[in-house]
Amino acid sequence: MEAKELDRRKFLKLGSTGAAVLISFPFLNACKDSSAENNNDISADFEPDLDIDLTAKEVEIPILKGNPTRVWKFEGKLNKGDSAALQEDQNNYLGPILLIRKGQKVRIRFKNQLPEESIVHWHGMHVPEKFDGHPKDVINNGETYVYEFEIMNRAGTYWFHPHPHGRTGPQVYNGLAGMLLVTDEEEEKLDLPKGEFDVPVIIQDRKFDENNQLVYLDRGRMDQMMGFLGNRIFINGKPDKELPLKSGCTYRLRFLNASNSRFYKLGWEDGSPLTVIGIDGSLLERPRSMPYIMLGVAKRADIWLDLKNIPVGTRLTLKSLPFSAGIMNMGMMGGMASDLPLGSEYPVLNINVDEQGSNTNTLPDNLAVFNKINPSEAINKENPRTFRFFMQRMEWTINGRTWKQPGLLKKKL
Ligand SMILES: [Cu+2]
Repeated sequence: MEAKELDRRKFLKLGSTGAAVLISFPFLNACKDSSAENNNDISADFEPDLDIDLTAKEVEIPILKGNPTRVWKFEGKLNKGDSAALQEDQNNYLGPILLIRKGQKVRIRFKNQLPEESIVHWHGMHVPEKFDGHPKDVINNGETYVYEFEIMNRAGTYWFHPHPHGRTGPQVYNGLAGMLLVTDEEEEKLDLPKGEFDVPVIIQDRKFDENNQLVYLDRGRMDQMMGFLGNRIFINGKPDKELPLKSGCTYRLRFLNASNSRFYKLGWEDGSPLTVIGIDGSLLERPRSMPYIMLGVAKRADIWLDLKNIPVGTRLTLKSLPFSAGIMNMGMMGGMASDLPLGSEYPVLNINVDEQGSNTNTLPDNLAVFNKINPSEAINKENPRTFRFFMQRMEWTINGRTWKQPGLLKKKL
């Protein structure tokens, strides 16, 4: 875990599909100073609906047969609020799933018990700057960072992960990631599948050594440049990719790509279309039928799955379909190809319809209403700003510029 990962935000044009994919591990400002101002205290006048401890620590967990695996894990503890708001699996490296309602006030006490600096970012959430988990706000081992914010986001699938400069990649890879689900009044009226029928599907790739320990950046410089690829797919922190679901039921599957740099072209093996009902941080206006979905790093997609007429004993496989990964597979030229190359075809998830069940949820025709911004009303309609993403000297730039040092940033602010 010595090598430094290149933080970056990449736009890639994929030759054969023509799809633009956003790889969104952030490239925010470098920071070394963790000054006293970081240690937020509890505000006496903030009355949280939900108050939790979120501790990042090293633990050993049985993942594969044989030796347990050393991982880093977010552990949650409920101090105040509805016990259903925090769902945790002790036998998993993944962090808890947080279920929150728009308008609720949340206090999260992040406790760093890692052997290095860290901070938590709430991916997709609209929070005050000091609670965004910016790399300049990292805390050291033994310190606590208190987040206090009101949930402003609309219903949707979000997630959280560490965000220290240069160490985000390895910290997420070691296990630090969790899902954050927001609901609101609009969504509740839709009567979408809940509880056991609202299923997270967190997709990651991992690689292990012969002692069952995680391997990272084993291709050295190539991985630093092109991003690390594991050689086996994990679903919800488990290596077997199995998901048991019930015949006679409808499901909401919440896909999150929490891999470091692998992206997926998800499609059903039998060629049936996917019914997409939500993407990053919101439901769609209406369900959409898609032949496949490209899921970039950190991206989410909510899928409707109807097993009403699918008999017990059926096995449904969701694959990553073949695509041209272009420059991302550059390692192949040097004979250092991943044994699960990006863009190859492989199964991601097997759904075993293993027993009979029932629920009454049906797919709504309309899901969410948006106040759409009309591009023709833009004040700079005739003079749009252009943003050119370009890699130079091994760094990603926007309009030729890279990030600023934190000292400069602070002065400017
Ligand atoms: Cu993020």
